[in-house]
Amino acid sequence: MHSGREISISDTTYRATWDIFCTVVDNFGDIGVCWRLARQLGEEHGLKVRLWTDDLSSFFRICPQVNPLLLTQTICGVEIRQWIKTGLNAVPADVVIEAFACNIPENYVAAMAKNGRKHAWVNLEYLTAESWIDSHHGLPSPHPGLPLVKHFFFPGFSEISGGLLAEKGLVSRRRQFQSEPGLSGAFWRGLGIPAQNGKEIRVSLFCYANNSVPALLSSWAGGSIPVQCFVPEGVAATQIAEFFGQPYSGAGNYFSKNNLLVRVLPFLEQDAYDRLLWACDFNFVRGEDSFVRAQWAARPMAWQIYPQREEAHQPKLAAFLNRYCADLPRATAMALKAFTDSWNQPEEMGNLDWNTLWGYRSTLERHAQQWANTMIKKDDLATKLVKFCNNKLQ
Ligand code: TRH
Repeated sequence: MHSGREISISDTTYRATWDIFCTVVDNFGDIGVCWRLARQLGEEHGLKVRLWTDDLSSFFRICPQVNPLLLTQTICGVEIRQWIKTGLNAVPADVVIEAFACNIPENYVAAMAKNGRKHAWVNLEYLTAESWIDSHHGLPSPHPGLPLVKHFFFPGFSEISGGLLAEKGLVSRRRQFQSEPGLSGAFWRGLGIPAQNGKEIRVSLFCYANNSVPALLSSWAGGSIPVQCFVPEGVAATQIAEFFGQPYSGAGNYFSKNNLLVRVLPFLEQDAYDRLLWACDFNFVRGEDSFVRAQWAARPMAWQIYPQREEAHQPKLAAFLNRYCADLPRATAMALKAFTDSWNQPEEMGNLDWNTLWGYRSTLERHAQQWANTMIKKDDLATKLVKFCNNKLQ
């Protein structure tokens, strides 16, 4: 069923059009979130979506169907437009999403004001678990000189906030994958990796430059349980090479020491990365999008938050840990908080305690499932955004 806004113009039924603008600041999270949202709006809400981005090369890394040389292309029903900052000449859509305050071109804004149609104009903010967003979600920001109002939309974990991105059927697909060994076996085979044996732990490691990586690798190498660690190409490369004292040349490399085997994977397409998260026993994730996907994977995880100047990220990290740990037994909560805090220290303090954390494995596993089950019951971000924008178009 389509929930896009329908407007009757004479005899024809007109469905609202959407433009999503995305500047890639760095890394993959900006385009990762926008691509997920654009697909979902088209596939589940039947909306006509254009996704404008200034970095098709980053987009190509998470979606190999993208041709970075094309100005316009359509993938999964989404029209993808290369956003060349000098002079964007397009008829504005009914709904305009400015992702992460990326500032849409002035002539586009002027065209919105001039064309006499109603527009819903939204700044889609970064996700945070902080409670102040509840009172800021949906607030208007009138344009200083034009008859236009932009609104703030805050993704979040509370009912009042803008919610989390989660496409329909995600949890059932994940459950099926995790309950049928044939599916994970086929996934690993596709990567050229044997299926998991009962004794080992499999861990994915997606992080920023992190001085605690050697301490983590040391714990695994010296531990009593065999660990296979999967690292995307380019991530923690220096620390891995230094730890093993071997040159690092990218995907396909593997390194071993005692009970540890580290494999460097090619950067996977977004849906395949989901399956990696589903298939691993523990996931290290970062930023915004992998962080959310690890929660939907319903496996224990550690988050490295995107570091900001003057430690501005610390309250965001604490807010999430407080929410996530609220229903955990005290000792497990303390272990997870201590581990995550160490993992997010800019300097290696020597106190990253994997063994203590993993001692709570079964509690963490149960909790990860309960958390995903609770979160998925809330309305998802795309559904909330469609309702919000349809309201503004009335
Ligand atoms: O790449 P990131 O560090 O992106 C960050 C954050 O979004 C941060 O908040 C933002 O300010 C900054 O970018 C500019 O981490 P994130 O958010 O997890 O995004 C990674 C994306 O890459 C996500 O969509 C998953 C995808 N991905 C793949 O598709 N394949 C892979 O192999 C891996 C490792 C990731």
